Amino acid sequence: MSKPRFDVITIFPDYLAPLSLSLVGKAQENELIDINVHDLRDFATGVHKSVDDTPYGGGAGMVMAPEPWASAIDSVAEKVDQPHELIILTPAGKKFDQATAYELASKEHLIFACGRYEGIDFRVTEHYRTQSTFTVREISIGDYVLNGGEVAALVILEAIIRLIPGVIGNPASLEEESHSIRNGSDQQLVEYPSYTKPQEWRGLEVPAVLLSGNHGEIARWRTQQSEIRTKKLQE
Ligand code: 6GU
Repeated sequence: MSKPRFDVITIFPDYLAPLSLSLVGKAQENELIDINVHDLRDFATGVHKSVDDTPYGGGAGMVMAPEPWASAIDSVAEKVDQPHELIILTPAGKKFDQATAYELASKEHLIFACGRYEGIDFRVTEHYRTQSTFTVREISIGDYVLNGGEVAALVILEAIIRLIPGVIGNPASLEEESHSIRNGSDQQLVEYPSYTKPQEWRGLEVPAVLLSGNHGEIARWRTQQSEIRTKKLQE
């Protein structure tokens, strides 16, 4: 198995600069993953290198034209002899979650299409859904509107890449996380509160049970706290 490849297509490649930082940056340096960012405008034709046009049917804003997208997507697909997951970022997509992160972390080639304006001509989704070497997903990161898919691509890439074997130094932390997630969709627990030194800070004490050395009691307390926090979020 070769290393997973991620291609991001955008009209603002600089927006993806944080991918060279921190854990994701290190994963690239260590050649655990391969990330490539592409400027959609390089695939536009015509003197103005235009990538958008007015919407059929009328309405405000502009729609991204299909051909520059297809040129860009075909060009990155050509480089990989594996099935391609085409991820179209749109607030109209399916909400991204940890289960999707796990699923995508096992794929060899992900292509992120960062839409701007009023989105990408829907025929791009329709076309690639007919291509046997592609799986197309429309994904949103939450119920709010961003100016484009770039920040969403960063979010999703970070969530996926940290799950790839070797990327995180201490896999025990992933192991702990996965327990709370595997509890099932109706009982997904959030993390318990964490404390470090000093034992007393601005008049606040670390809960005594965490200093007890009783691992059974500590585990029970943490589960309890996770349940309390999870319940509070549902109010
Ligand atoms: Cl993926 N794109 C945009 N433009 N807005 C969003 C989003 C994506 N996810 C949530 N809001």
